[in-house]
Amino acid sequence: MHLHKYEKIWLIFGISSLVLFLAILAYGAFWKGTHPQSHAEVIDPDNVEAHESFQPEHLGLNDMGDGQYVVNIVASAFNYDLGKDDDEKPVNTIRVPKGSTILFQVTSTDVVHGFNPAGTNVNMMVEPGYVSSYETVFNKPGTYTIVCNEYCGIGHHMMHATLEVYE
Ligand SMILES: [Cu+2]
Repeated sequence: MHLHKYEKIWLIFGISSLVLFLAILAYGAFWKGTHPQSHAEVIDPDNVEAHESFQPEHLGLNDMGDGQYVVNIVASAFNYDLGKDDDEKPVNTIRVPKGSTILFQVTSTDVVHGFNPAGTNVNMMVEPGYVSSYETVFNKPGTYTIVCNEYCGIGHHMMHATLEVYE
């Protein structure tokens, strides 16, 4: 079979690109540990309190000691439930010292919400029926606004909370 010179070049280019991209994918997967979320935790969206983390007394900031924190949040239109303070007022701001490790655990009771402390590498979809979790270290002091970045309805723009990282 005769192949035109340009066709050969094009085939070589195509096949090499394929091999290159597969190699990059393999490098990411086997050496860099990039992988799809595989530890999905399910939850009954109509009864999130059946899950220990989402019982009212465990909502919001939980200090586990040694600079480790767990933040449990129930998202619903159009609010992040971070529990209540000593005066029974809803908490909207959480404060942690610089260098803290925070494990966020978020679930939804109604529709899909987003969870993104703006300016950080935390950006999760929060789906009813699942627990979205992500652990990260906050080394940069500042005030981070946690925003819902999945349109969830008429009050979507009002859905926010605040994370303060202090020195
Ligand atoms: Cu929203």
